Amino acid sequence: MTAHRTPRPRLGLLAGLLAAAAGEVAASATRRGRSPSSGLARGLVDASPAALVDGGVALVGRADKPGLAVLAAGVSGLAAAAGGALAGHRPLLGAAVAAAPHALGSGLALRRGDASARDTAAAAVAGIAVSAAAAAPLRVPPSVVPVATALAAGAVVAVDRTARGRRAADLLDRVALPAPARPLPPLPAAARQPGVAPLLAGPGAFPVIDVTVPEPRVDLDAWRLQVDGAVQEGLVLALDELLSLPLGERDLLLVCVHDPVGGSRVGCARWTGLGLGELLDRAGPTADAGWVVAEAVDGYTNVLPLAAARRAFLAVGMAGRPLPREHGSPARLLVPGRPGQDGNLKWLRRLTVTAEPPLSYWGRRGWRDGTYPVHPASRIDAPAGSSVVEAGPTTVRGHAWAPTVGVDRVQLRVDDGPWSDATLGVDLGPDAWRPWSAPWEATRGRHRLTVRCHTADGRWQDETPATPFPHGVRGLHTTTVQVGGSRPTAAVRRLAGEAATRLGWAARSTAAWRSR
Ligand SMILES: Nc1nc2c(c(=O)[nH]1)N[C@H]1C(S)=C(S)[C@@H](COP(=O)(O)O)O[C@H]1N2
Ligand SMILES: [Mo]
Repeated sequence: MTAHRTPRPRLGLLAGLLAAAAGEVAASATRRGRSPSSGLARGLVDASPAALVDGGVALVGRADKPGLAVLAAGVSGLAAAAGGALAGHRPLLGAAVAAAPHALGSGLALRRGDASARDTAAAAVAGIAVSAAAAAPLRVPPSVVPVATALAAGAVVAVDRTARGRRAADLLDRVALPAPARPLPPLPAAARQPGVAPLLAGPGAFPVIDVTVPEPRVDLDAWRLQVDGAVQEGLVLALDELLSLPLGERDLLLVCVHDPVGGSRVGCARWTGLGLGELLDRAGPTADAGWVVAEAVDGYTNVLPLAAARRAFLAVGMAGRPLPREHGSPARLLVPGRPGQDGNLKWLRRLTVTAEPPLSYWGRRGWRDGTYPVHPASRIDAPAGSSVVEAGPTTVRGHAWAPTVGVDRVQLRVDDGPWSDATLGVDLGPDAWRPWSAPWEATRGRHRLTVRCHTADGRWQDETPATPFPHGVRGLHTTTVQVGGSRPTAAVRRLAGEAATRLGWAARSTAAWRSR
């Protein structure tokens, strides 16, 4: 190897990352293409044992989707690095190894049938062509590597943002969401609280969680909602037919099963749509019907007992606009009291009524559908954990929830002091969350704030900590606040505390599967 030559594996790594970028850019430029990386990302999720998913999410939190994208790009990079190393002796084999993740990724991307084969093939060709450069005898000065990597990353982000903006506008212009026949009253102005998550969030302020990165781009003209199986009369509804049914509004909380105590994988929104019961009644389930299987465009499935499905909401709008793509356009399900993954299916395309329950997407991976409800929970939003506040009178605020029954009382405790009642805010019904606030006379030093809630059917929130698997997250939210004192010290403490909490949570979340 000559002194100025960049080693082949390193060049290969660069070619692999550039190839992943080329696949992304090409997929974004087409109407309904999926990139090889997105196929790999979904393949990784599908192939991972549920315990690993739980551990990974506990560790990276809301960075799970970007993390997955980086992981997929990393696979392309490593394969191309290996291809580059091989290419010295076996150029063809080297090129094939470098290109393999792109071919595999696009195969995986097409498996779900939510992307166009032609557009996806175009993205695959772009990825394969660039990755094959890993095997070419190129001389590249070392300084090119960081520059090319930065440019490629910039291109992906820029193309992704413009394409997203364009398609979001497309969707909002194309779908005219009719005014609901039964609207809810507007929110009182007092509902906005400083330092607290919005009572009703719009897109952008609502978490996006799913196994499909990036979310499917559904062809709205071709889309149909099919209702079939054990029904008197099967239904096939086009989007305009669905939108012409009498629509209502519901304020519903959505909680991910992986939301840790005090976490942010939860949101509450005003949804437009209709009760799923109304739709099922139109089809008329037969006498032996016991279950409803919901199937999404991305191959995701949920299985609900007929009674639970009747209580579900079929949403076509969010915050007064058509449902955004990332939240399940054009139609999704929301099931109060069940965590996101167990019924709140996005990109719905088919409902099949059956006598016996098949296994759902997560049911096949060891989760037992319907056995891990959303437990009553409460969260302190302000002051934020590990923050520094001034001594004197201050207000502690947050949200509490107990979907399907509602919260009727919230209490706050400072250090090991007595529990004292908080004031409850706007009541949006039992399936939404309830804001609360409590005065606190903050004295200098470090203090622990703990919150708990009481349900309208007479239960205190469960204090015993529990992991997502098998029966859902429980435990009280405690935050530590520094009154007076230095901000940098608090920031370091926060980082260290956060890292320790995540590691512990990941270890316990994974371990919960071992004792199954
Ligand atoms: N089709 C489909 N629906 C899905 C998922 C998915 O991967 N595919 N993920 C579920 C999970 S795990 C959660 S937490 C919620 C999140 O909904 P949101 O992205 O609107 O917050 O969607 C659920 N519905
Ligand atoms: Mo989730």
